[in-house]
Amino acid sequence: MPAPRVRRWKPLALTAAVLAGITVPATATATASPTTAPAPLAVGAYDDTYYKDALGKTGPALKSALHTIVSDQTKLSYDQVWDALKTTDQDPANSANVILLYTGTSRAKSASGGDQGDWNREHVWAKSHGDFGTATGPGTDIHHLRPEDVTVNSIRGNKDFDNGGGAVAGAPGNLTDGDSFEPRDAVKGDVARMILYMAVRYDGESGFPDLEPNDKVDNGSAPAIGRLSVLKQWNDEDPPDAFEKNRNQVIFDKYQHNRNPFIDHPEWVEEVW
Ligand SMILES: [Ca+2]
Ligand SMILES: [Ca+2]
Repeated sequence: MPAPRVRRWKPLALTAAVLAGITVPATATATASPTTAPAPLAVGAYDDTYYKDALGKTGPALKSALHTIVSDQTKLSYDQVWDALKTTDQDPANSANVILLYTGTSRAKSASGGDQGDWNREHVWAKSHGDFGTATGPGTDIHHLRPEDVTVNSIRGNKDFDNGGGAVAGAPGNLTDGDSFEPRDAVKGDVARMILYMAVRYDGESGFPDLEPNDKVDNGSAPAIGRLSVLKQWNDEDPPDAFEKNRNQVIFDKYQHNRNPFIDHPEWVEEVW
C-alpha cells in the first residue's frame, strides 16, 4: 500500500481510536469541524444475539428486558468463588497473582484467606444491604465479587459509596469517612457498574431481596446502596477498560454464562436511571 502523501496523521489517529474502542464517524478529522452529524450509535458485539430483546428499549422496559436476559445464568457456590476469582481477576502481567480491587496491587493467588496480608472475597454490593449472606445467589455472584486485601475489605465494611473522606491506609487513592467509601479513580466506574448490575439482576425472586440503588449513604441493612447520583457520575468518568471487559467475558464464557450489560453498554445506565 503506497504511503499517503498528505495528512498521514489521519489514518493513524483513526487507528488509535479504533484500538481504544472508540466509535469514530467516517468524517472525523483532527481539525475543528463544523459538522453537526449526530454521534454514532454504540454497537456491541452481542447486540444481535445476547441483547437482541433489549435493543431499542429504554427506562423500565429496558431494565425489565435486561433482568430477563441476565437472570439466565449458572450459579456458583461460595467455595467455587475462590477459584473463579483467581481466573477472572488474574494479573495480566503475572498469572500467579490476582489484582486487588481497591488497592490495585498484585498479590499471590495462593495468599487467599482470612489473615492479615491475605486477600478475600469483597462483596461490592455489601451483603448486609439486604442481608442475603453467602448462600448461592447474590452473595456468590462473581459479577460483584472481587479479590481485596483483608484489612482494606474490613475498612470498606458495608459502607455505601460516595465522594469524600480521609485516606485509606494501605490503599492509596481510596477515601472513607463514617458512612461512605470512595474507591480509587481507576475502579470508580467498575464499582458503579457492579452495583447497577446487581440492581437489574435481583428483583425479589427465589427468596432474595429486590436490590435497588438510591441516593442515600445510611442504608444500613435495607436492600439498597447509594449514592446513585455519584455512581452515575463514576460510570461516566471511568469507562470500561480491558481488564473489566475481560473479566465480564471470562464470567460469560467460563462461569455464570451471563453478562454485565453496563460493561457492554455503559450508556444504558442513563437509559435506566
Ligand atoms: Ca475502571
Ligand atoms: Ca432490583
